[in-house]
Amino acid sequence: PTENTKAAATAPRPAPATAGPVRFAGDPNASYERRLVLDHVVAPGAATLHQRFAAVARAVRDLLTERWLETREAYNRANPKRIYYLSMEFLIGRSLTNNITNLMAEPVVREAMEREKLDLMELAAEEPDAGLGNGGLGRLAACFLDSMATLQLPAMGYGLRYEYGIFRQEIENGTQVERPDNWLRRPDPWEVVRPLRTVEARINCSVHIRNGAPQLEPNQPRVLVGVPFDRPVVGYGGRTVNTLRLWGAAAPDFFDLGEFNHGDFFGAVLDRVTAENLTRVLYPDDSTDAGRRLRFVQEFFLVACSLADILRRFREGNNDWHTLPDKVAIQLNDTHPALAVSELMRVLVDDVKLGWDESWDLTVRTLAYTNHTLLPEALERWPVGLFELVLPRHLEIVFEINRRFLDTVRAKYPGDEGKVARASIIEEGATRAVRMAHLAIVGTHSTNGVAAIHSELLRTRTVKDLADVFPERFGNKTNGVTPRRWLNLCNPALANLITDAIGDEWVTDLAKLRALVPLADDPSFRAAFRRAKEAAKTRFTDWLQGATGLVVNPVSIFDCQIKRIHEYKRQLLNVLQIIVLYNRFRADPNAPIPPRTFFFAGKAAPAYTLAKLIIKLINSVAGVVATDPAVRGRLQVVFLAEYNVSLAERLIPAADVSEQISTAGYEASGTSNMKFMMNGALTVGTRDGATIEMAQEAGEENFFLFGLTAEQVATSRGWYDPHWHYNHDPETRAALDMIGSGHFSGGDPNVFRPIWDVLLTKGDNYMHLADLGPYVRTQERVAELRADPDGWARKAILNVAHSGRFSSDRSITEYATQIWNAKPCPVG
Ligand code: B1N
Repeated sequence: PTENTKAAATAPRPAPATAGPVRFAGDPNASYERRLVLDHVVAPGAATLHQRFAAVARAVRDLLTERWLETREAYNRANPKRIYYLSMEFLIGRSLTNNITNLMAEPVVREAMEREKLDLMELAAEEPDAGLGNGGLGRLAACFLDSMATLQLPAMGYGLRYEYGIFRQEIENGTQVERPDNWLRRPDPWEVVRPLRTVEARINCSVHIRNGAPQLEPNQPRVLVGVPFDRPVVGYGGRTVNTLRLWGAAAPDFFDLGEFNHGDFFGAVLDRVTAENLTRVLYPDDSTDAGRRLRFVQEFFLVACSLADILRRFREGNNDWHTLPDKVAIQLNDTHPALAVSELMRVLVDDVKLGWDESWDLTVRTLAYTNHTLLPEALERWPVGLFELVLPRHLEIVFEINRRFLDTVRAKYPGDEGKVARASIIEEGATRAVRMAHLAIVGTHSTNGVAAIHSELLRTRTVKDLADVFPERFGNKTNGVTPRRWLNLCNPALANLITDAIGDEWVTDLAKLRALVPLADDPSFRAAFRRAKEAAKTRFTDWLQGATGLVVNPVSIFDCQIKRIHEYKRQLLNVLQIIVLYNRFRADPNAPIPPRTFFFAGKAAPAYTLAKLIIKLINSVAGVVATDPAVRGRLQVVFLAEYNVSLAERLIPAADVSEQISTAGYEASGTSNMKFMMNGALTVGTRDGATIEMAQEAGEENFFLFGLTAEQVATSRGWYDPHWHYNHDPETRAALDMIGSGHFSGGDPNVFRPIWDVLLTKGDNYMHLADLGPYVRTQERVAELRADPDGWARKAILNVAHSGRFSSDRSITEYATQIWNAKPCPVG
């Protein structure tokens, strides 16, 4: 066989969807009754909706338990190379319907539900979203777990069991208010605590919380205790059930209540409360490094607990430390777990007592790093002083790593001390800091970005000096999303249409969607496609009305921008465009412009004042537009509160237009862009992140690309002046003047003054005004296409047909073959 066919033969392949479900032990119906009665001690007739949900979920877990055990045993028997995905975030969402479909247990469950007179959708809505992440980075980790299990890879996820996930967003008077997300208030039916697998992590300071602020006292060696909570990760078809292991923090006395008998009872209990604070809450900052000290300890806790667990498992099946990189691949999801470099070195050097060079070789070959952002404010830098306080031994190790690394740099670039300073792991300056991205690149064998343009900019701009030293370490792995949750599960109308047309293999082999290409020219398929979109829109509007009371025009274009609120994502560009459109409607009430509903959703980091003001502006514009009879039924703006995985699953299938309008060069990849494409929305977007590759796949003629390229953004920085656009484009000026004059703030010009300043006075860093004209003209083309429903459907079908590359199965296959060198380990 040639090299190519050899690679293909070892590439992970999912079990075909057509292979059907595995056989399960037990009767879910009997299990449901038992769970209801035994777990909740209620008579079946008296159970609450939530108790019924919990019992159904436990019955489904009972159904998968045998496969879960068999998966573990199969891995122990075969002793394959294992994959570990370390991430501070896993944005899981709900699990019940996902697990049922992935188990292919729907017929069994449906039958049982009918007998019990239960409504699955009603019960499923009882499950709280597991919101253990901020946005794309956390959701990517969840999609990757789904793909690894579906591809039958011997993989495991490691994260933290935050008691409070990402805050719940409420909107009061147009303003975001944060409320705690107490998602574990009631027992979670999916998690299994593993007290026997408890591990320890040592830090050199005590941690006390005073008035909500962590106080670190130096030179007080402390033991942190990590308790594993496991969650099943069901691969499609139910053959493989992998594990997501989340660490909860406990005090050392967790299982040794005897300690209470001697010593200070009261103090011991208080200590325990302090220790448990460590995994209390997720930091709600997306794409910023808030630099808070407890976060540093959280990151170390994840790394130390996970490595201890991984190495224990490695030692159970292997007696030679030198085989570590042949048996273990650890992927670091951004730099958040980059302390794995120094922690693995510490274990190998101090505990195993290998030499430095041997330890270093094993460390680098075991670890790999994924970068998710180029934003300078998001690149983690921890002060040397904090390292010294919490992890003095780690700091010594980092310094020694850096000393040896800088020797290499000097050898390669003699006399170039500028290069040495730029490449160094240590940033010299007012406060010396450890550059975690540099540590991750130096300490791993692979660094990848998450879309082609992003990987290129990372290599040639952001960390150019390191790429010069290690060119062979740099690569790209374009992101993907799981088609199970993001098409099969969330959009039954479209999923069924596709399966009727081309069979169901697309569920595990999304490239098969290409078979839809010829159907884009088939009038009856186009009509059916339009009906599927209408059905998805109706499903959404029904939910919207029931949940919020809002009524929207169902035949209007559903135009969606749903993502974290951030200046670089440019929700403000969308708002400006909406104001321009609003003014056109008002100037000419009979203008032949198709009706549109603009949906926004997304959270702002609690301390990001401008992002919160953007939310207020969106809501204020929505209010003004809603009360203006001139645009009734033709223009509506809706801000949906509490954006989360479940809301995305509802809205994306109903979308006609997907807004992906970040300043070129700033969005590393984006992943909702892919979900919209799969669900038949048309994309209005800039040449940024994975959107570029999506347009390449679909053909630019089926896309609505506009605006400056990353190159143009970079080269025009020096002379760009937003005032030019304000002075030369009357529509731009009118829109800005309305914001600045108080038109959307009851006549008060001060409310949105900071937005005016950002867009004009302070130089418009994200170049909104440069892109506004081209954006408005692109939206006009979208509106024109709406007059041709067949032409619209054709483009939408071609988008779905060419979305196959953006399955996370493809991403994970690339990671497995090109970074991990790991193979599937099918479970008998
Ligand atoms: O990661 C996603 C990408 O699709 C997005 O483009 C990217 O913005 C996102 C610090 C981050 N990058 N960095 C973060 C999250 C939390 C945090 O505390 C940074 N998130 C992204 C998946 O690749």
